[in-house]
Amino acid sequence: SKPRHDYDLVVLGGGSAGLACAKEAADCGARVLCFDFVKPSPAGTRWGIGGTCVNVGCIPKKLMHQASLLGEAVHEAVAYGWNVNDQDLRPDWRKLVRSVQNHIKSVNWVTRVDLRDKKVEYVNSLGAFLDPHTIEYATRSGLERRQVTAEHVVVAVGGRPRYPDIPGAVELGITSDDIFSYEREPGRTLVVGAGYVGLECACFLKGLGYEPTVMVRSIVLRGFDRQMSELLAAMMAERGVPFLGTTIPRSVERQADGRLLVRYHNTATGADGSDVFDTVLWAIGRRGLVEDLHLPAAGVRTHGDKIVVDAAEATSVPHIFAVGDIVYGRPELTPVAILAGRLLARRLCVGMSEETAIELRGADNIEVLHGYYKPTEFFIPQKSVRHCYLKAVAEISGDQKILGLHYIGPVAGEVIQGFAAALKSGLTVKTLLSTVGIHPTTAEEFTRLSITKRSGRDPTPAS
Ligand code: NA7
Repeated sequence: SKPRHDYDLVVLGGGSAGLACAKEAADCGARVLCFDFVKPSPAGTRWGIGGTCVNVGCIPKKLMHQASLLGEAVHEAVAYGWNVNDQDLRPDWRKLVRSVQNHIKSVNWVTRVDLRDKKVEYVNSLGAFLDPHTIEYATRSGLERRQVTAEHVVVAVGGRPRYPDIPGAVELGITSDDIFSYEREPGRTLVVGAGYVGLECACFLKGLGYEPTVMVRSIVLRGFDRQMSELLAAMMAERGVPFLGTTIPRSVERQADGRLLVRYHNTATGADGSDVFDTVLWAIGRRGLVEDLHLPAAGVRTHGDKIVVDAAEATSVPHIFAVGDIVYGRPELTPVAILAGRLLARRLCVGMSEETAIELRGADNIEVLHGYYKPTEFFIPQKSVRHCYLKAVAEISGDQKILGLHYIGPVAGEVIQGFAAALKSGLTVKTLLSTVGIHPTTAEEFTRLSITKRSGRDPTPAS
């Protein structure tokens, strides 16, 4: 018999969540159509299929992070005996951007081939609901509107950066949507927002030799372990990233010389101030892209800019589902694919923060083991022991089940990913301390943690 609908499944959004869903459904034999469309950012940036992670998130961020680490390594190489003649090392920003963009283009290409192989149809257009089973979209030329019907719909349109509601913000500022393909060298950059996106951008800009300043409205890295967050901010400040604390931006104006004058206000002191930057980067959070979907036509319930779903990802309309960043109330632990977006979170911590553990279990019931550590590779370039810190938050009784592990130090993502599996398997302090360390790594220091916070002993090593 003829199917009632054109497709078994229409997926709106070709990012990590949408693509995973579309491909899986096609593997199961469903007839699948996936819409993916990127509205240009206010600065005019556009990109291809793959969503935030591939195009303007995790992937380019990791590449720029690597570029900045390499710059740091060249400086350290001198201490290790390399003759690096040009002491005034500067990156070729345009070449870096080109390399990063070429990689992204290749991923876009592979994604399209993969969809074709898996028989997922792909339409590069913005799909919107006409009714609960009908999606309407404009053809490539934009001249014609077409409709398709679907048995099931999955909404996976993700989000885009927010802009503050102040003069000049949209016209003169950029966001993480733009920085990875930015034509011009960023130069002196004001990063507004101290979430992980802001801090990551500030870190790689600093490593590449630009001068970022971070504007913090309240605290850095809200929601993360406080001690780790403050330590990270102190480390960044020590490495030359200034923080403008308890400050909000008021306006951005272009000066006659082309640079940007930013006026701001310190909410604690009441003082007004201003400074001049080459680039202003907003990293003040992200919003869900519900507005173009015509959700009321389908009857899908929303909460602000996000979609409300039940435990099975179903929206208020049973045959319409939502996954990824567009889902309300589950920012951190939506599908596994989205976890990739939390690189910094994973670089720093797995499990509970010390605050959460105290709140849930009571201060008397938890033990915190911690220590600074000087990895072997820190000695020759004389890097500070302050740049490597480990902390385990555990139950105080029995074998001391570990509730959270926190780490700041080299290759933190790799270290913490390994321990994440151990934590999921019910790691205890007893097991951790009886684990043989792989020498000489920094991760092995977790097997040697011996100082409790409760003891008040200095966690700094003697040498
Ligand atoms: P976050 O983690 O939401 O952080 C936003 C930061 O920007 C945070 O430090 C905020 O300070 C600050 N903020 C928010 N609004 C303003 C305004 N209007 N002015 C100045 N500063 C502001 O967002 P990210 O951009 O890091 O992106 C992470 C998201 O990506 C995450 O939510 C996931 O959904 C995916 P606050 O602490 O609120 O005072």
